[in-house]
Amino acid sequence: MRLFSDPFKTVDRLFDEISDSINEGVNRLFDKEIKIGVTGFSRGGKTAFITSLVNTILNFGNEGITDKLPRFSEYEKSGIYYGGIAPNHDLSVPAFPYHEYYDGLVKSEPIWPVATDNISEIRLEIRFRENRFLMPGEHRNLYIDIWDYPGEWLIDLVLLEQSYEDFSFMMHNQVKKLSKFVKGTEELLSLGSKLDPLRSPDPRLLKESVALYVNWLKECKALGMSLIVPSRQVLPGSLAGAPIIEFMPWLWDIPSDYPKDSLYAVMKKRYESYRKDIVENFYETMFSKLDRQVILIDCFSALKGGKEAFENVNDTFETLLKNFSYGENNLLRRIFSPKIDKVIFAATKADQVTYDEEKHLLSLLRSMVTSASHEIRGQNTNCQYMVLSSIAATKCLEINYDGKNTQVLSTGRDEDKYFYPGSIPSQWSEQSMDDFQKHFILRKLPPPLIKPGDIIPNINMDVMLSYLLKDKL
Ligand SMILES: Nc1nc2c(ncn2[C@@H]2O[C@H](COP(=O)(O)OP(=O)(O)O)[C@@H](O)[C@H]2O)c(=O)[nH]1
Ligand SMILES: [Mg+2]
Repeated sequence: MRLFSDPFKTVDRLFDEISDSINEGVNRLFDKEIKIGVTGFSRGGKTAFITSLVNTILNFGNEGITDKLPRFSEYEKSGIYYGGIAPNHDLSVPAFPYHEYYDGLVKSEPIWPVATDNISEIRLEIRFRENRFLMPGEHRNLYIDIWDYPGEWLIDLVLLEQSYEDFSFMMHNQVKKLSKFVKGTEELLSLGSKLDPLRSPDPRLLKESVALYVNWLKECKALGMSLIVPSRQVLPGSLAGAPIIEFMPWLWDIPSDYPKDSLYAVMKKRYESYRKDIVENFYETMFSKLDRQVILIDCFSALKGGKEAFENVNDTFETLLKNFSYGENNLLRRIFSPKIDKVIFAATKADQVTYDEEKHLLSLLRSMVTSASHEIRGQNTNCQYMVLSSIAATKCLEINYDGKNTQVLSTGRDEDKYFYPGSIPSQWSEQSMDDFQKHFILRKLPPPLIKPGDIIPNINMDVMLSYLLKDKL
């Protein structure tokens, strides 16, 4: 059409235009996209990780960046020259508030990114030059989608496979096991004498009962337990006040038969809606399209818990890993067929130990993961283990102590010149947990002091970038 409506256009120009647009189409065809899931228990460091990863990528193309990424050799090899934030794919999902978090970190009194209470997404764009056999030198884009969500929600994975009766049975055992440690357990159990599973529910009593259960969950959470389900009762996001989260496990004798609108039937129905509409839906959105999975584990807080927390962490971890792993029998694979081809386990907050302790942290991480999951054990090829600090709050220094060179940490603040936190066990066991509790000083560290515009200090973010991106560049 344009040929005839534009008499001045030469055939040559037309030809150029057509070949440009073919090239553009081909380029687009060669643009790559990668979806990265960042997973971990609550407070494990997901938001900090995403903030720091985004920060590093935004610094792509800036002078001096290569010195900061010595082990991300693909950066230079693939000719990366730009990194930026691209518009989100899904306009209905809140955008990850990167700038807010970064601005908080570069204040004179810096603050850690605030705890996440809802889902958010960020899409990043990396520009580089193609150096493979097809069109060398051609400009390419790699898009990276990353999702953040409250770690608490992850625990709901446990429910994917469970009927209301399974869920009730699991929580019944849990309540019994923890009865001596968790405040409010007696009161919760004695509810049974007031509730008639076969009668239609009294709305006020139902509300009060659920509130007791939710309080019990909150007590468990405060004690460092991780099996806090249903998670949205503790952290509802947009579901606050909705009937879909107003239910509890049946902790008493389970009736074999019950009328359709009885209390028992109502609880069961709400549980099932929760499992289907909230849990399944969440995992479908989060996991079905992921290419890579980063699993962040805060070994320090796991070691800090008591004996009950040890078992609880192990139980929950096992269930979670079962679902994350990509063996034949994997539930998620069956339901949502995820295409995850790489899993990276990272022990976070590695800035809390001296450099020479990092190898222990790595071995501890391995032992935690492999003791929890047989499938992972047999699947070493696509699994990476590493230690990481997304936002390093300390620097490791070497001082002369009693005539010996000794590594210590410093926060760079005047009031504490340096400190030695202790040694970390290299195996995950109850004994090592005991030792850790006796001998390790786990401080709550303030964020590092960063000048506005500076890159966020970290440990091993370049290694992470290489694992995540090298085969896509
Ligand atoms: N020392 C240190 N602390 C960290 C690091 N990353 C996270 N934290 C701490 O862990 C807390 C929870 O991190 P966050 O990213 O919000 O965890 P999330 O709940 O998994 O998103 C932060 O507020 C920090 O106190 C790190 O690299 N080093
Ligand atoms: Mg978070």
